[in-house]
Amino acid sequence: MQMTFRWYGEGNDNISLADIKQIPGVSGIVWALHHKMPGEVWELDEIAAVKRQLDAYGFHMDVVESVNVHDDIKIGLPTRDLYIENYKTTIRNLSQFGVRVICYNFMPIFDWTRCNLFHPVGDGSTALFYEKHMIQDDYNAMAKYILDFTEKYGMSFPGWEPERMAKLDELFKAYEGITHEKLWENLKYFLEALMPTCRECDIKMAIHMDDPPWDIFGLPRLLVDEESIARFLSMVDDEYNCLTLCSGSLNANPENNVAKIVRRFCDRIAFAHIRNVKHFENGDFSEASHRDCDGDTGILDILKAYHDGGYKGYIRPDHGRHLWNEGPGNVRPGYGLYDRALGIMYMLGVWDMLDKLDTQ
Ligand code: DNO
Repeated sequence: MQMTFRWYGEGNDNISLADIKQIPGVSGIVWALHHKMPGEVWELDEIAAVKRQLDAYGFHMDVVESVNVHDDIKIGLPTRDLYIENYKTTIRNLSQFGVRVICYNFMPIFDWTRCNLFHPVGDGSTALFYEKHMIQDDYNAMAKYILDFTEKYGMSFPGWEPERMAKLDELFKAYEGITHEKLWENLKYFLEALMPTCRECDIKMAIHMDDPPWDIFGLPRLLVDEESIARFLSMVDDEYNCLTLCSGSLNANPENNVAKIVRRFCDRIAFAHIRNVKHFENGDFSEASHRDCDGDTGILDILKAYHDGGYKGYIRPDHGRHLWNEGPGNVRPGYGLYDRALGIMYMLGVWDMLDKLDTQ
């Protein structure tokens, strides 16, 4: 297992590489060119600039999160071929800098969806929160909440690009008629087109789980449980077609036993996101510290499953709480420094002990 940390880039993240360097065990930065719109080619000089920054601290840049997929590819429009060609060019460009894994998602219109970005956890900290009744028919209230926040604090979130969000009604219209089956077909088309380039460049495509793992606002979502993951992997049965197995996304549905899913698909997981979720009876959920007993996701069982599987891939703490004066304006929701650093220490503690037990 190789521990990594997500960083949004210079001028785009309050956390510095110097801060991250002080967290034990982190070998690489999970990065992206956040100014790029889905469909645009990532140019060599832009990638080189990030490499120079990471090199200065001895971090590798093996994992990119995300190269976002253009809506025309998800909808299956004739223009998709042009965007697929751009995606291949980006893969080739990334391979020149040693990138090994590209995390992406195939969710229509919205990436992760929440109604409260700073919900009190009860101990003075805050965390991302999902209120089930808010995410039903009308997307406008939820989108307005997120967009007002990004505008007020001058930060944009990947997957929530203001340029795309300004055309929400148009986007919803464009997705009319895109059923689950159609979306599966379009995903297959996309991946089959990319696989030869991935092989040539030795880069794995690692799809992120849908968050939350159910349809929202009438939009289909595909990567939602064990069965759909099995379908995805056999649909394009290629060692370069892999998973970003996100424990928190899957376990937003308490029926999903993440440790069992890890055991079954371990050899196709290229990137592990570890996040803990606490469920409420009415279907709401809150994100929680990485400590097993603070949530319901089964962090210990999940880490044990990776360890038993001999997992050699990349791992990162996913969303953490906001602690010690982290709040709106000085932290990216879910991506503070402290709770993710604590999460890393928790995970490494468990992992080191499992290693030790193996040698006794
Ligand atoms: C949430 C993240 C996701 C992820 C994308 C990948 O914080 O894990 O937004 O980066 O879905 O494309």
